[in-house]
Amino acid sequence: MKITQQHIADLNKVQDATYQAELGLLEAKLGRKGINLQDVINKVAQFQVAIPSWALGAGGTRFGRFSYGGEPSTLEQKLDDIGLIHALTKSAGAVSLHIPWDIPQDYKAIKELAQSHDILFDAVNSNTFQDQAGAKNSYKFGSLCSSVDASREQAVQHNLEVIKIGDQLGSKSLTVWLADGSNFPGQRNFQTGLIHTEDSLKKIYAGMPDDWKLFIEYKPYEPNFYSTVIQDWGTSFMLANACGERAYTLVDLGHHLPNTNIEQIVATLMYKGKLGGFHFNDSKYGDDDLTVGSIKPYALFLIFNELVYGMQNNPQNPYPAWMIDASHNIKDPLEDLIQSLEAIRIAYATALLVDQDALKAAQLDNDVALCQELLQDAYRTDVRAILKAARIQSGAVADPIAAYRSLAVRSALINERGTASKATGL
Ligand code: AOS
Ligand code: ZN
Ligand code: ZN
Repeated sequence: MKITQQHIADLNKVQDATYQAELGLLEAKLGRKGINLQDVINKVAQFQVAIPSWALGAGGTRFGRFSYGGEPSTLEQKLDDIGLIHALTKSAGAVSLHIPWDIPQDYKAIKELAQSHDILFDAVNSNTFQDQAGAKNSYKFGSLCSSVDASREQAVQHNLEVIKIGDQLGSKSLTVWLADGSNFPGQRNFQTGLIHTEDSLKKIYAGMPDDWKLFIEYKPYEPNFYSTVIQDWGTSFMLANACGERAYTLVDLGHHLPNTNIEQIVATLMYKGKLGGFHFNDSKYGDDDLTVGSIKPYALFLIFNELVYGMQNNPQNPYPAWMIDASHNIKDPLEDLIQSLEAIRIAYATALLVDQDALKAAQLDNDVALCQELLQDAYRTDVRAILKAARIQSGAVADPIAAYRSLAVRSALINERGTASKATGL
């Protein structure tokens, strides 16, 4: 299945009757705030989010997994799937590889394939949360934090190996997420576990090429249910500082306890120049359960408001690496990813509409009601025509889900790959 220029031209021939009128209205509305519509469209068009190589098949839970049919079973097929999403949306121009699930066999061929889909290799992810076939040492009781020297050493070596693989593909960063922790009080000495983790991360950091970044992900619980070594942004921040300048914290939206003020964490990290990466998802209860923006779109907008502020005011912070990190249990994974991409761009576009000067003045006046009005005026603007315009100008389709369905992409994939194929991953 390949989406051609002709497909896109045909699909875009007929436009929604109200599309131009909506754009005109937006232009007038934004003009009143001194915001240029075309500038916003350009910024939205440039915003690219990486797709993780493990998100293209049906996920599942420990209770069961319901296969979707036509799932990609090789790295090549995964890149093809990202290529499909990118062709329809022009917003998924990168892949984040998971090692060892997706080790390239032929580097040159994989790079050429990615290039043919206009896809870059973003951060590579290591895996020390599972024992791999033939591994000498187990991670049952931890990896970088382990009190068993050999397990720790094996985990460090694995990360160095992942860096080598990523380097050959043109990646420039490593994301480390650790399952390390404990299930019961007393099981692990907190301080020893932290010291080991810090030492191990420093070794990994020292093994990166000079132009690489290290992203340290935090998470309060799961798969350990009493303690996690890197439980929160403070611990990640501390470890990043211990490693050095090119080590950063990575924020995953699903990795916070209920009601955590994530936008404030974003602001603090960007002020300190330490927000390196971002994983998008949404949830009602647990980690990366649901499509981005499906449960808490206002929270996502407030987070983007801080991201936009940081990108405009914190040159000390590098441009963050964006990735979707969600599992797809009952929806078509490709449709789910398209919906997430849409939600991310909506949150970004609305955050770009905040009248920053007026907000600053209202804050100085302590005019609390006006501050809220200004944020909500942006949030309540329907920006979907802006996303459409960004897609059309980038050579993507106006309406990706409708296009995906009218091209019958899933049945074409099932015809090509069968119903029994299964993507490697979680
Ligand atoms: C796990 O909860 C984290 O969100 C990771 O970023 C990711 O899902 C995992 O590393 C899969 O490889
Ligand atoms: Zn994550
Ligand atoms: Zn997660």
